[in-house]
This record gives sequence, C-alpha cells and structure tokens, in this order.
Amino acid sequence: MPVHNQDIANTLNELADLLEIDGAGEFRVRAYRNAAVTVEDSTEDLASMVKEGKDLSEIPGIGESIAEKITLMVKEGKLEQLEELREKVPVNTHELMQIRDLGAKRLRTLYRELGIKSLEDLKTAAEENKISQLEGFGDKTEKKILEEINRQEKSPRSGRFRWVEAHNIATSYANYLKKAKEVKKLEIAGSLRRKKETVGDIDLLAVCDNAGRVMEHFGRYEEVEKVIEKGERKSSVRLRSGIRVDLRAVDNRSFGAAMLYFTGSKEHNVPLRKMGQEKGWKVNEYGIFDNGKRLAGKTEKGIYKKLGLKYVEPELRENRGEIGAAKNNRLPRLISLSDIRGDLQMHTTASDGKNSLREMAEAAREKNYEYIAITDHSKRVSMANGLDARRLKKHMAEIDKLNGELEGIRVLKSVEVDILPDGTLDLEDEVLKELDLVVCAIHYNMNLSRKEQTRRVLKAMENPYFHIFAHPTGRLIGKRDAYDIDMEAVIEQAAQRGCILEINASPKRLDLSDIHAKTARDKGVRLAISTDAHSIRQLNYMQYGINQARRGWVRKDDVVNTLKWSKIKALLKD
Ligand code: DGT
Ligand code: CA
Ligand code: CA
Ligand code: ZN
Repeated sequence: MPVHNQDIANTLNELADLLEIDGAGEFRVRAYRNAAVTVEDSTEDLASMVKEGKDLSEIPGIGESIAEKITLMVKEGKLEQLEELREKVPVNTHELMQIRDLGAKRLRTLYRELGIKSLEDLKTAAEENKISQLEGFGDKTEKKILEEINRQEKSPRSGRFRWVEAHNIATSYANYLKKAKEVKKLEIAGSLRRKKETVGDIDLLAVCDNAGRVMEHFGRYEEVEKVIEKGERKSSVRLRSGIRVDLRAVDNRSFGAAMLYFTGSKEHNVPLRKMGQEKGWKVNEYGIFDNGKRLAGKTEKGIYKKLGLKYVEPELRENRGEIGAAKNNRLPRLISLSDIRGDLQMHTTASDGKNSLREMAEAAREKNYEYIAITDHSKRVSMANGLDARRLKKHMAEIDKLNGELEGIRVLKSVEVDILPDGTLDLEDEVLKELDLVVCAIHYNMNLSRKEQTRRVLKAMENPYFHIFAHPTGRLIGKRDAYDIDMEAVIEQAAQRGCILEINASPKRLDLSDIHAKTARDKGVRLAISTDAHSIRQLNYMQYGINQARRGWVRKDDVVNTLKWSKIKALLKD
C-alpha cells in the first residue's frame, strides 16, 4: 500500500491531537501540527523521498524525530507509537472533531472531567447538562453541541441511510401518496425492500389512474426540499432529511415485472435476463416477451415461474446462490418474527439501561416472550457502571426474587461479560458458573492487530462458560468500522466449540453482517438474534435483527431463541 502525503499528515495530526489530550507539552504538540501542515503542502512525494534514501529532516519544518517517524510510517505502513497512544488515550478524535468548535484542547477537558470518548458519550453528557458545568464551555456551547450531534445523526457520513431511517421516511411518504385517489397501488422497491442494512435512495412504484396528477402530488409533499426531476411517468425529489426518492408510474399489467426490476439487485436481475434470453425471450421492466407477445409481467411470481424458478424473497436477491436454489427448489425457509420466543441480550438500570429489571420483564411479557436474559455489563465497562462479582450476586438474587413474583415469563440470569485483551473474561469462572447464560463481548482495545484480536477471541471461546458472542465485529454502521479480526476463524471456532454467534438487532449495529451470518449458518453455527435493548422501547429492535438474518439465509432452526429455554439450556456448553 503506497503511503501518500495526506496519510502522513493525517497520522501526524492524530498524534498531535492524542498527545494534547494526554497532556503533552505545548511545544511538542505544535511540532507535530506544523509538520503535518508542511507535509500536506509539500509538492514532493515523501514516500518516494524515503525510498530514495533522502533525509527528510532537510525539509524546513520537519525535525529529526518526526523525520524518523515518517520514515517508519512509510517503511512499515503504520506507526507503533500511534497505536500505543490510541490505547492509552481511547478517545475517538475522528468522530468527536466533526463537531464544530471541538478541538483537542476541549476534548482533553471532556475526557479528563467526564470520561468522554465517543460521540455517544458526548451526547449523553450534553443531554444530562454536564457539559455546561465545565470550565470554558457554558450553556450555549452545550446546546450547540447537541444540535450538531442531532444534525449529524440524520445524515451519516457515508451518504447512505440506515435501513430503519429510510424505512420510516418511505412509509410516511407512501402513506401520503396513497391518500391520492388516483393512486391504485403503491409499493416500496429497491434496496429498502431487500432490507439492506443501508440504503442509498428510496424507490417507489405506483399504479395510477392519472400519472401526471400523481407526479404533481408527489412533488407537493411537505418534506420535499427540492424536485430533482419531474416527468410524466417518473420523478425524483430530495427530502429535507437529505435522502433522494424516485417514483415511477407503471401499468398494472407490468407491475410484477417493474417490482422485480426495481427491487433489484442489479446483480440478481442480470442472470434472470440471461435465462430468458437463452429461451429467445426478452425480459425487462415491462414483462417477459416472446417476439412481442407478452408471456408474463403482472406478478413477480408469474415471472419467476415462467423462468422455471420458485419465488425468491427480496432479502435473498443479491446473486449469492439464490437463483440456483430457486431452480432446484432448495430455497431456505427464512425465519420470521413470529418464530422468536425470547430475547437474549438486554440491559437494565443496574448498568447502563434506562428501565428496571421488572419493567424490562413486564414489557417482554407483553410481547408474549417465554424468556429474556438480563445481560448487564461487567466491571471493565466502568463507563456503563458495569457489575463486579459482588454486585452481580446481588443482581442475581433480585432476578430470583422477580421470577418468584412474576408469572408468564422466565428471567434468565446473565451478564455481558467483557473479553479482556488477553482472551480471559472479566469475571471469574466461579461467578459465571452461577449464571443461566453467559454473553461475551468486546468493548475495549478494538485496535489490536488482526492476529492479536483473533487470538483474543479464539482463546476466550475456549472458556467453558463462553455461550454467546455478542456483536461479534464491533462495527457501528456508518460510524465505526469492524475491528480487524479473522471472522472465518471465529466462525470455525464457534462451530468447533459450540459457541453461539449473535446477530445484534440494534439498527446501529446489525452485527453479524448478512454475509457473516450466512457463512456461520452454512457451517452449522447456531445464532442468537438479540436486541441489546437499553430500554423497553428498544425491545422492538427484534424485527431489524430478523431482517438481517433473512438476508443471511437464516432459517428458524439456525436460531436458538426460537427454541424453548429447556432446549437452549441443553445446547449450552457447561
Ligand atoms: P441503493 O439505492 O444504492 O441502496 O440500491 P438499489 O438496489 O436500490 O439501487 P438503485 O436505487 O440504483 O436502483 C433500484 C433498482 O433498479 C436496482 O436494485 C436494480 C434496478 N436497476 C437500476 N439500474 C439498473 C441497471 O442499470 N440494470 C439493471 N438490470 N437494473 C438496474
Ligand atoms: Ca434505491
Ligand atoms: Ca433509485
Ligand atoms: Zn455490548
């Protein structure tokens, strides 16, 4: 990988930021910042200079020590010092510095006084009015910070929208459109219908009596910021939320063909078209045609059937083997929400949840769940008031008591125990042994090397009480990448050791990804779909986990929380 000047400048800037947060001397910090500016402005390619053996300290503004670091960076592709510093000062500067007026100096105060490391920490602190009490901040700053965070949450960095956001926007828009009497049918297509974790834009299809009138109506929706394109049969707008919406009017007899075409994915559509061509037909968004004679088009099912295929659920339409499976009648029967009997990850006020034990249990009972696992954090997660052995014991006694009082639902004693960097767990086996279920996760030291991170998890999985691996890759959609880990090896180890992998249903996580979920289920690894709810409202996240699981070809039998508790219990390592 070539190292560009910009990469070097970014690294120097990050070093400067972290050093400043860490309380390094002003002179040292400034040296890094100045060097970063010099590198960025340089017309010479520094990596080439290093390769030619030139002395970088000749460049004005770059001292000997920094020259040495740049040389290391070019030669090794990374800088040990930075990695160490990130460990020492685990503040997500990338994320936090996107907030206007937040520089390293302020981050230092926020970190030292309030332990703020992430945007989420910042938001919580601002909401609790803790920031305005800091020296150099004040009410106005606090309010501005909150406004910025809320604005950013609406438009994720990647330019794509999380599925749930796009879904909510699309549903409201669709309801508005359906109110027009000219609209006979209105459906959501595109990646949104395929339940993809992020969505680029919203695609709507309509059957109308008077398409022109409907296009007018479409442009008059109060959320429309800009009409990008307006035609007789097709229009596009941008909404205030920043998302683009396409609407197409189609004939009823072509509705199925249009749904198929505009649901995509493109990768799914291309082989279908080829299959038709091999029979001498034309397959397009209007139907299947044999020399102009219409063979199919009104329904999706009819089109698949004509091509000799079983109906393919939208979640599977990614050209990952579904077409062959549809041909051979081997499509999986996908899991659905009604298969779920309980939820195996959630938090209460004992750690960082918003509702009490009893409130969570009663809300879960409302959902007709048979069981829930209470999985408050372990002590390493001090930010979330994680439990040590003593507090966990007390918590367990409270759960026992609640089970005695509460009819109709079983509350499982569990914990979300941290996997420490060396692969041991944050609580002793003697403590874990007393629990019904142990959920394990990583919350710190996410920047270990791939080798170390993988070893950490594989080792942890050897623990006899390692039951479920929660949010296995640690990614936050559009905000934080997965940590570097060999998931193939983790999945293999899960298969060997009988560990369960979680599909975390929180719309910010959806972790495992669809692809990893499929790999896991192909290897016979059992999955748990869990909400990780931090409030009773978040128990509703289950549907998003189901969506993700379906995209991963997951069937009811692959998922442990479709089973009775006695059956799960029998599956657990003990
Ligand atoms: P997105 O919006 O990026 O999340 O993904 P999609 O899949 O919704 O893509 P989009 O909105 O560009 O187009 C919607 C569907 O229309 C797409 O899934 C398949 C179909 N489509 C669009 N362009 C083409 C194309 O050039 N060829 C074929 N076969 N299909 C296309
Ligand atoms: Ca789309
Ligand atoms: Ca589109
Ligand atoms: Zn967690």
